[in-house]
Amino acid sequence: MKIDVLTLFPAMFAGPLDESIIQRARTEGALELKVINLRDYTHDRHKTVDDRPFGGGPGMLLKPEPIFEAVESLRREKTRVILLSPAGRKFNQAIARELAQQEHLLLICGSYEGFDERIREHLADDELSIGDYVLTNGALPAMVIIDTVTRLLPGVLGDDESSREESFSQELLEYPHYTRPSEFRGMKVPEVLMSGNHAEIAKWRAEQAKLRTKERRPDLLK
Ligand code: 9D3
Repeated sequence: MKIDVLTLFPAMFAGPLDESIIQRARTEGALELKVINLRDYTHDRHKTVDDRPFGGGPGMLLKPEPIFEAVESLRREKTRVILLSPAGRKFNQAIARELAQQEHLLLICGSYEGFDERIREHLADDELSIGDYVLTNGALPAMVIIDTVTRLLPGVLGDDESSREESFSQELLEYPHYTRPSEFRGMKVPEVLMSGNHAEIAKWRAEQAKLRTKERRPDLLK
């Protein structure tokens, strides 16, 4: 998969995507990532990307020209253009699975300034938020989406993790897990897990998962 990211803060992307599974996906060719500075698509001396809202009011807006030029230059036959903004639909694992099927994603990061509405209307195929909290810009959301989608690409996870992923459907939280030692600083591992009784263990785990979900994420039970 190819992912292009259009951002005012390209330096933010150095680091998080250069480690671990994502870096391996990049060196092995599963992910071809390019981070592009929106200011590269301005033509004036000051590299202006924003302007004041018609009708007045506080703040500035990302102006259409640099973003239209960037998208027209970067988009190909099968590109999914995605705007990142707090007003988008909320990103989740189902959306990640759908994005992982695409050939080419073009992520456009918002900034505190918001977009001229014509960008939304005429360029974007989709608009995503990563949750109900206010960030300073869309760079972290872009990295969250890139990370989530990349681990779903063919060959990126090992077979073990991949089959766990396929059966996962965010229906319940996980039950508690323990490893050795069986007693650590007086804290004991639940007896049932050492019993060797696999039916009892399965029953205990199912109960724990249900309890934990009811306590922490009742929304998942409805
Ligand atoms: C004053 C109204 N604000 C909307 C809540 C304006 C505004 C705040 C912060 C506009 C953009 C931003 C920067 N955030 C993003 O671009 C963003 C974001 C987020 O803040 N939270 C969750 N997901 C996302 S995706 C992009």
